Amino acid sequence: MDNQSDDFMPCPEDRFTFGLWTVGNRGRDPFGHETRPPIDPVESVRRLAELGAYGVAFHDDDLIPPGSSTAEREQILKRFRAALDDTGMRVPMATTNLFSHPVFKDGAFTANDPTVRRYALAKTIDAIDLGAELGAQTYVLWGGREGVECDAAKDVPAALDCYAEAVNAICEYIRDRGYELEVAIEPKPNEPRGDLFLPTVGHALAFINELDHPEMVGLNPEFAHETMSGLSFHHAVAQTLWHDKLFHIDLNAQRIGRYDQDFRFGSEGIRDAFYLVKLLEEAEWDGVRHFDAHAYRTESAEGVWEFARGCMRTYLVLREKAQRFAADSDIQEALAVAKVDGLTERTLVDGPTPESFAALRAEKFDLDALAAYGYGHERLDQLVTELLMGIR
Ligand SMILES: [Mn+2]
Repeated sequence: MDNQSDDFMPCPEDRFTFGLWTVGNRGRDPFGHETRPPIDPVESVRRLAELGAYGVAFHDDDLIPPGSSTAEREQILKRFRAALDDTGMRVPMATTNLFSHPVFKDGAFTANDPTVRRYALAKTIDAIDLGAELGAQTYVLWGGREGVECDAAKDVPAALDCYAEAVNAICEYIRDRGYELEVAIEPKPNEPRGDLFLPTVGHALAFINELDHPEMVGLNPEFAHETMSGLSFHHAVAQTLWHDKLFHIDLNAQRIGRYDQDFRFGSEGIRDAFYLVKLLEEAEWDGVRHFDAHAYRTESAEGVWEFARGCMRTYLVLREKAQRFAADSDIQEALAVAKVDGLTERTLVDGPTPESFAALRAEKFDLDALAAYGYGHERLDQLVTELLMGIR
């Protein structure tokens, strides 16, 4: 591999992580078979470490193939742990596959059949043990098949009761075992089901307030999932941060109105990606920068590493652009014209007191002058465009 030597070489301090399922994606789609051979998780750990990543995440089944005996499980874990030790790679996040097996076709935690729901919970607590064993601090809940096509067949409020019951049970289990694990819900609007429950960041934030341990549960917003709904990902993440609920993040790329594309970070929606990176860096958010994406189906096994390197490099380039944004005097001047800092002033300096309301009534508002003011957004936005195009 050609190791381009420049300012955008990832290193472990950048805290980039990849799911085993991402670089391990074999290019299968609903219309075609796999185009790449399987990758040994140990090989993924080694290759990602060489590229400068910090760690990996996995679903239970990515690491321990379903049906493995206890002896096989121990053997796999021994090899995997040795690869982590050799490379210094970490496992900050773990999750459960509650969507591949046909038993989950009507959902997992929201399946109509209570036996399926109990199996989903049994599989989840096993995956939590596995994650905790490997040092994970975040357990991600993606309700892959928590949804429905035939609306007559699903009582939505009752399904949400079951969903809450499951998340509450997971929190109790984590507390009971004394694990240092936070739970992060990953919203998605649709695919593979016609409609999924907790479709957006907003739905999921509201759901958390109804749980027994809301302090243990936050979000894992994903670029592609929010964009599928036509929403701004960076706004979604900003609000998640505002609620102090950004427990994890899934970075990738997506065009509005398409299937769940999971493209290399920054390959679509570069402006939203820029504002996202700027947001995370300026907030000094301390979470890992996790990629939940996969290489195009047209790539060979070797192209997968080009994909992984590209995700990290784009993040680093955008991080540098955010620094330039802050240092660019024309941009700073345009921000002043746009009165961006005005939002940091309280609207009612003394709070909502009777005196404040009296002062409001007495205040003279020059509506003509206020309405005539030009905020200079055209110039500001063009400056950002030129920054991203590399001429500033
Ligand atoms: Mn994801």
